[in-house]
Amino acid sequence: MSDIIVKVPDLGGSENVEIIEISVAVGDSVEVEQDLIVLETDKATMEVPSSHAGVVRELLVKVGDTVSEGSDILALTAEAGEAPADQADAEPAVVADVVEDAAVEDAAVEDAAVEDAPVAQPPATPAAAETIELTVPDLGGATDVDIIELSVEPGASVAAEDSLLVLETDKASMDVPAPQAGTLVAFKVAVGDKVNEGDVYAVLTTSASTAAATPQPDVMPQPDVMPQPAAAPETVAAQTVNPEPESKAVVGGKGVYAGPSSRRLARQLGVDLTKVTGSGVRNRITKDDIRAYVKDIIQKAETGQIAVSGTGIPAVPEIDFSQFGDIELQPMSKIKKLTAANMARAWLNVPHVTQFDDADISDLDVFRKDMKAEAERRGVKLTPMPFLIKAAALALRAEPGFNVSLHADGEHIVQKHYVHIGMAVDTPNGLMVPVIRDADKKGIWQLAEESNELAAKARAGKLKPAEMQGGCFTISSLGAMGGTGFTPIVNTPEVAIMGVSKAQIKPVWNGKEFEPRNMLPLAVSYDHRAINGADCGRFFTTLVAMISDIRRLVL
Ligand code: CAO
Repeated sequence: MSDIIVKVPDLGGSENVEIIEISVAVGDSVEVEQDLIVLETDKATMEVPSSHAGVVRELLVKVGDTVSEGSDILALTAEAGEAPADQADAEPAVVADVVEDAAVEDAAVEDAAVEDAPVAQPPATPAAAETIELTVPDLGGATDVDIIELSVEPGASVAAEDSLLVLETDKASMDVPAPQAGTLVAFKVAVGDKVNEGDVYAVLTTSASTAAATPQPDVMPQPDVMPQPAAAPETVAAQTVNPEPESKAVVGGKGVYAGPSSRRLARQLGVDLTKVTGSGVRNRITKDDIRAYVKDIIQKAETGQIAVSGTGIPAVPEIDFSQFGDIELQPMSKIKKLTAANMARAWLNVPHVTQFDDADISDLDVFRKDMKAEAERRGVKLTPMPFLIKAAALALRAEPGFNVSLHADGEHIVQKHYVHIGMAVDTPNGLMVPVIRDADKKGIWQLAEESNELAAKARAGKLKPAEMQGGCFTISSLGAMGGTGFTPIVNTPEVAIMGVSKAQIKPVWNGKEFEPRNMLPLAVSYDHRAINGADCGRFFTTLVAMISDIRRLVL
């Protein structure tokens, strides 16, 4: 293991070049060729890769610093056996100053040459508007360079120096600018093609107004007059310097401002860079910007804020509500976001059916009120809820077809031999569903106590994850609030849920006359993939019978 100070290599004559991005952090392992920093002049962005493998021990520069050839970049603890070719004998091991390895030099020359390459073709000055073929200018020896972007549409008017295409090598992307103003007739190449110097890439009709000055060759450019020859090997310090080209480079077409590695990442992830907001210097798009963009899309897809492609469901269009009046944006709590995602998932995946029935809770209510004093002594509130929990648990035992989940393999049903009942609780943070375990084995007092406690914990935001897991069936009661009925959404992976509305005194025919009875409206929604209507009919009748005659709860 040895220490290496990696220095800024030959910048092709540029000095005091600004650092706009630091691509590594202290402690990072870097490989040979991995980008360390990004430099930028007003014409080009250059990535300076590492000449050695190792671990970053110290950064010696920061974003905004200006550097020249020989400036220290960082200290690297080189991997065992790793030493710069020219450092093998040097003590202490420092500086990736001069790399004498021939292969490395070759690579440097090629990269440097390509960076230099696409420069404005010499101004064309025909006597009148004419149609000319545009050819790829001197690429400084680089061959088979990828076209990554066509920057204008055929038919578009372009000014001299407007970017027409973007080329990219491993190390740099660069614009090929229009040699003069005109109308782009057609491209002769497509994104993904590889081009070499002299290849015809487009046809342009020149503007008559720019045609006056000097005679114009039919075919552009004049390779002999291309500026910026490749950096001579002996001037190249580290293997992959990107000396400043004279023409515009890297910024890319269509207003996108991103370096080669960011463009590469965007292509790998299928990201349209025109949609990414750059946070770098002068709004340059960094790799972190692309990652943040992708993360945001994923989060929005998971929370149902945008349609996931492939569902065929068109997204709800985004609306600027401020056009209608005053608004404010309030952040959604984590629970609300999770609920939104869970509800959207259940709504989209589960074929719901909802059945309705009324339970006669006249006797239950009389009994419950008789027990009020004792409930107070015990310190619990005795509402219809524990009776409903007990009745649902026993109905699940009686109709085990309701106590299932669908297996993810699509080939099996998971039959549960335990009965845990979830209870939806409205809290300031959103809807939560604590679970009462083994509800079939517990008495009414215990269920009242536990449901009181869990509801209080939910409202206080003190539920533990384990207290919200493992439910077989959920009860969602809006009874205290009112309403005559609602259709609850199944709390997947459960296959059924019961919605409870407000009990009301209703006239019920007893065979001889109408009798005023306290009727509780109930609704059971179920997943029709797991449960059929007849199954629900049996389950529901059993449950309603138990609620209507609570003596059955002790049988
Ligand atoms: N009909 C008439 N009165 C009812 C009733 C019903 N169905 N259910 C409860 N009540 C009465 C209670 O008896 C109590 O009155 P008393 O004090 O006079 O006895 C009063 O309403 C308040 O009850 P409560 O709400 O405090 O207690 P609960 O056990 O009925 O409910 C809980 C507890 C946690 C389920 C409830 O507070 C809650 O948060 N419900 C919201 C659930 C929800 O938002 N679901 C989502 C719907 S969309 O899926």
